[in-house]
Amino acid sequence: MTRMPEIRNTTIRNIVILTGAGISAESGIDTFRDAGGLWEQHRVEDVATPEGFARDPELVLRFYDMRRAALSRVEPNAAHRALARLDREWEGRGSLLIVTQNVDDLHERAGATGVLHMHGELLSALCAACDAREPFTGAMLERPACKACGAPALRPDVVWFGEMPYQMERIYGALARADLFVSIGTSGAVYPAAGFVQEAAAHGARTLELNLEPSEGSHLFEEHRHGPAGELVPRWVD
Ligand code: BV8
Repeated sequence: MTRMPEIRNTTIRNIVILTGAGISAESGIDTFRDAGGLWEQHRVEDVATPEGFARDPELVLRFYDMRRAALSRVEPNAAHRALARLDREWEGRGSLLIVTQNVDDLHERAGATGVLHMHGELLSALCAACDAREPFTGAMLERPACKACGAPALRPDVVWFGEMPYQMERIYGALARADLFVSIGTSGAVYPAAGFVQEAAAHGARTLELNLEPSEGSHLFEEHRHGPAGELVPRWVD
């Protein structure tokens, strides 16, 4: 195993880290891909699209209620914890932004701060009537009332296919300033996240992919290491 690219005694100041389902796999959370794009016998496009929600809201609410409930049964793994260590250490050195495609809270529970959930979060609710967002840990199938407007119109605060991911301006600003872009545990199958490596490289950033196997975008990275995130990420960070 060749040494991981150094990050400390270098000119690297600004780091953007993109994480995907693969970083949570060793915590026991199914990846999109391992389920073959099927979650609980449903095509993800049926349960993760506005059309799917309009067609069968109960099916979608139950799908997310089940995933939300599962969160309390899993723990962050060594990869989440290593990124949290790097997050704390980097405070004095420059900027470090963790952009996650994941809707779980494992980065936060490992101690990372300022995590940007570009596809939303299981533990947040969005009111389809008034657009207010509120922390949410229960079940939406029971049609709880929106705290802001009282309507029984809460939906999962996640970005479905065809919907605009959150904080894209902030992400592109960070990619433009990045000296290093690291992608961890993502298949590079979903846009706009899959295009971030090109955005960062176009602005002169070095690029590194840490993934179980070569992703669809591996050829776009300057360096890659393949293996479980729980082993690769601590080795890269420490
Ligand atoms: C947008 C939240 C524009 C919900 C998710 C045609 C029609 C409509 C849209 C499109 C279209 N063609 C393209 C698009 C765009 C579309 C898209 O990219 N589609 C794909 C299918 C082609 N994208 C969108 O729609 C996005 N929005 O484009 O908006 C717009 C513009 C203006 C105005 C309005 C809108 C929104 C996409 C977000 C969808 N929501 N999630 C939920 O989670 O339930 S996507 C969801 O799947 C995840 O968030 C994640 O992004 C994606 C899964 O990807 P990964 O995280 O990479 O997971 P995956 O399983 O694929 O891979 C896991 C990897 O880990 C593998 O490589 C594996 O090898 C590795 N691994 C496994 N174990 C380990 C490991 N690695 C390390 N260690 C291990 N142990």
